[in-house]
Amino acid sequence: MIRAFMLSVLTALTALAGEWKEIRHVATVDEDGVQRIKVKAGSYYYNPNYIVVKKGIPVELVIVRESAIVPHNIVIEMPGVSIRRDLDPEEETKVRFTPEVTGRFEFYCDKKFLFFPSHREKGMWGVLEVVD
Ligand SMILES: [Cu+2]
Repeated sequence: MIRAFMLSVLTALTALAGEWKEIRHVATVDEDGVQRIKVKAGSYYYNPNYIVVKKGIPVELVIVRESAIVPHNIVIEMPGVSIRRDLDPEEETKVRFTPEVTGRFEFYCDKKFLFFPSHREKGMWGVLEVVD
C-alpha cells in the first residue's frame, strides 16, 4: 500500500518534471489464454510504461484512467495492429489485439492542446516489447 502510494507520488513527480522512467511489467497468461495487463493512465503517463508480451497470444490492456478533465487516448501501431482509442474517464477501457511479430513498439497518447506540447512529448508513451 505504502509502496503503491510512493510509486504514484514518484510517477506524478516524474510527469511534472517531464521525465520518463521505465516501469516494466512482464505479462503472464490468464486461465482464459489472454495476456491481461492492467494499465493506469493519466497526465502524463502510463503505468506500467514498458510491457513485455508473448507473440501469438491475445493481449488485453485494461486501462484505468486517472480521473481528470484532460482527455487521453492510446495509440498502438505495429504490423497487423492499428489501434487508436479514447480512454473512458468513468470506466476501464479494454484494448485487445494479438501481436504477430516480435520487436519493440511504441504506444502513446496523441492528444494535444493548441500549441502546447503533445501528451506524448510530456511523457505519455510506453514500449510494448513482443517476444517469442
Ligand atoms: Cu494524454
